[in-house]
Amino acid sequence: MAGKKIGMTITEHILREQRQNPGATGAFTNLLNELIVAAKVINREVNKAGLAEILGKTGRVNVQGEQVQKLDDFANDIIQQRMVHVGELCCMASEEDADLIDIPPQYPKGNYILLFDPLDGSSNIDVNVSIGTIFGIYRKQSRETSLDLLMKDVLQPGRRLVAAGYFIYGSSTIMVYTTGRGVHGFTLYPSVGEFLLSHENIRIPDRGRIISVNEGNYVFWDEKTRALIDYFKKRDSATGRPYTSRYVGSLVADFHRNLLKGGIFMYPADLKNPDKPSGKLRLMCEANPLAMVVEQAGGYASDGSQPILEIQPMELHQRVPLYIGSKEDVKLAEQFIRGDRKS
Ligand code: AFP
Repeated sequence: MAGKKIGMTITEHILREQRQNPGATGAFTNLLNELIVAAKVINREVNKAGLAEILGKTGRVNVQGEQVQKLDDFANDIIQQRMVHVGELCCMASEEDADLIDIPPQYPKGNYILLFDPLDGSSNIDVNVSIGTIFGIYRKQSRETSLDLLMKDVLQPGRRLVAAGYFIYGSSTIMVYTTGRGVHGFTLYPSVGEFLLSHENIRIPDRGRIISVNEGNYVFWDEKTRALIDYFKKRDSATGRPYTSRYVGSLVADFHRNLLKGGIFMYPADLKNPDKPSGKLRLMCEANPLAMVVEQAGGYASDGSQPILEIQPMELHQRVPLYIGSKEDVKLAEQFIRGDRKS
């Protein structure tokens, strides 16, 4: 039959990946499939956000001290509802919940742990900027079953993630994921209701021309961070500077653009709280999953001094500075932040 060849479905792709792993039981495939269903439901709600009474704030403040939007709540609920009965998880953690989320006793438990940010960039919901869902999956290391004792299994460095990815609800809806064998992107065809392979084996350029950073924080940065940003803005034809600036304030959207085009996203530590300089983004639910994706695509992620994936998490909602994207750009950022380079 003539015409454009239609890409394979995400389900076929996950099964194909599973066949590469002789020890696979199908548990992981079940888990990802259920997550995809949750994302399709979230996508449906996001698409009608302008019409329904789901815009705006709930009036509650989440564990991070941020206003909870109605769609955040919805996305958080849907993921939990779909994932509790899948039988492959021992617990979950959401950016919106202070504690670990247990699997109720009526459902079977499994050996995987799901961490997620249900609706990243949610302050952009009301203004039609792309938002997304980020996820990371670990395998349980211990034999513990009680929630109180599972925290050690959850606080694993990102290097131990067995899968990670995100859904971006934008001009089209795309799922990008990795199980440690490259990064692949699938676009949701609404008429078919399936994610079809659209971006096979994504590779991020070693160097980009884009910086993505909230420069409104300039006054809160230390000298090293300012010198880094100033460097990217200086004119130098040999290194292709100045870089162009792109920042919408949705990590998934800013990350996805740079993954495809090359560039660096930065959320440096700042001194908004002078006693405790810190980044804004969360290690477990945001930085680690995207760090796995970017490394699998040939890029790099750092907190300014070490690879994000090597950080031993100390708490569930730990925040980190984040430099992520094209490898050479992120390595250069490390040189500035470590103080090895000043201009
Ligand atoms: P919201 O989910 O509250 O919109 O936060 C989004 C986010 O965590 C991340 O997606 C953005 O990259 C970052 O915060 C933007 O933060 P600033 O508004 O401080 O630039």
